Amino acid sequence: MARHLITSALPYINGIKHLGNMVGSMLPADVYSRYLRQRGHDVLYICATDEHGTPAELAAKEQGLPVDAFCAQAHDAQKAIYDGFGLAFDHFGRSSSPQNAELTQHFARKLNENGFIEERAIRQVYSPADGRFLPDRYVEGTCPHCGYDKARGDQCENCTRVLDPTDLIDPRSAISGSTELEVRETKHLFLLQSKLQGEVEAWIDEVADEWPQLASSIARKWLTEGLHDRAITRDLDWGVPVPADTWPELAAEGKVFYVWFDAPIEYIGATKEWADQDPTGARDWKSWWYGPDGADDVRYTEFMAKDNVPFHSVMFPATEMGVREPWKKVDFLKAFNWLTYYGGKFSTSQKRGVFTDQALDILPADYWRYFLMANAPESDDASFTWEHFTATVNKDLADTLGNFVNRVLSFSRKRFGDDVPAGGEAGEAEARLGEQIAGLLAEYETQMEALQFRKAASALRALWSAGNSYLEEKAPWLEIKTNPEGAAQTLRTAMNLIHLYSVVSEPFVPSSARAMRAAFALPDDTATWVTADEAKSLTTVTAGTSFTVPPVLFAKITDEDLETYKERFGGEPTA
Ligand code: B3M
Ligand code: ZN
Repeated sequence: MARHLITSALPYINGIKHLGNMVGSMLPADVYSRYLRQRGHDVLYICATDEHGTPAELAAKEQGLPVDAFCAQAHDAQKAIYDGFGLAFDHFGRSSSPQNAELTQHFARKLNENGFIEERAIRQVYSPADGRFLPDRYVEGTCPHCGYDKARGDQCENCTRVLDPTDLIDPRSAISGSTELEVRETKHLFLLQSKLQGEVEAWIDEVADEWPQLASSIARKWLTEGLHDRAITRDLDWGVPVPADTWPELAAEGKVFYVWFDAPIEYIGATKEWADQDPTGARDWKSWWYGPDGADDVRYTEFMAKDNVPFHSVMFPATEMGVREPWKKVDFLKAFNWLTYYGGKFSTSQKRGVFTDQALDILPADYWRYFLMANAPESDDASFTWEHFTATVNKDLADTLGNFVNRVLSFSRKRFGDDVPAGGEAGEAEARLGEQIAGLLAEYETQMEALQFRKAASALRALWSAGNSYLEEKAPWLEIKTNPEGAAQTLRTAMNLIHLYSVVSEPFVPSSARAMRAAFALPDDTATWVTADEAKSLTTVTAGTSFTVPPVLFAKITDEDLETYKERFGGEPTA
């Protein structure tokens, strides 16, 4: 048993996330956490809403709400959706928490003491029309690298390059649209990342070889380009205030930390929120993050889409190193490419694609969870189409898994009653099946441990298919006419497969797995993984165990449904 700390990139507070956000961060983290918990590990899965910065201020403004009220409401709305998706966080926090403010200020003070922070006067975009500085997303314009004309001041959504508002061509205010912008001088804190370049490089050489190539190559590219000193404060109303004990002048001017400075610290902040919430005081947040050698016995895995990799692989570790305290750094960074909508961009700002709230309105979470993970954009971008979604749900979930469960249980009930029938001895077909199942289970475990979700999903699908092939081979509906004992034995074996599926499918389709499991009157042992021997012998569910036939697990998506979805969401990207 090991201790696993798991975090997924913190979803911005500014709006409901789409399926592309879900598959690139929270969902795989949940699948992995569930798997590890079932294997008996001590798992802590932490996430939170990322609430500071210009995205929050702009979204609140659009809704005519004070930013704190907006964030509180938006946090609850996101949390409800994630509950609907079955995301089993140990804690889903808020980066605007006092815990995070305290830790962020602590980090900044320590970095300052260690000579990694410097006050610098810089030239910033100022809008006389708005009467304020325009940091980050408050400026929009054309990307100097790729020419995208809706690039934001902090990052170009199109080419993912990190930008400074003064880099933009034809800049305009995101508040008023004013193009009469000036550049004025103002003081900010800079994190001297350049001084930490060597240390980060040495650390990357130590850890990143194990990471997916997507993650390690982005980290190395950033280091090759050189770590630049970065402004870590902003002129905003909403954020973690610069502590007055250390920087009285900047604090008096109302400067706050930049959202990308406090957001990763919230992984720690949220862990402290989790501990503070426990009335018994038994939760030791520090043991997950801090120790003589940085919580050495904890394995820390992060999940995120590729645009977040620079911040997690290079910048946050640099911050942690500069603090000169033994904070836990990421051990394994799982990064994802993009999920596209018919080959085009899912876009929050342009409301294109399928959003997580809409998805749950249409179908239960398990349909989405399975489809998304089976097609996760791991080695390359992957495309969502309604046609592909429909075909996958109908074939894998309805025909292969759901139908197997229903066919076996209802047939057995009809012929042998409400208890698992005994039948005769297992024969050669069962021996072959057992070998096959044990082999596929081992393959599934290997892929899960390697965080290869597509491959894990295909191993799971192969496990489901093996049951169908066995059933076709033994054909108990024919066998029963000549050899009722044999048919009973076939059905008992098939019911053992259902039980095995209910355990091993849990990470991907947790509520359906629970329904399958609940068909049998057995003590609740879903958390206990299947051993290789159990997979081989398929005798866990014994004769005489009573069972019920659950309602249809997965309904097929009809041609009419498909047409309706395409009409509602658009069947192809609008350029
Ligand atoms: N909120 C960006 C994003 O959602 C950002 C992640 C923060 S992780 C510390 O893509
Ligand atoms: Zn660009």
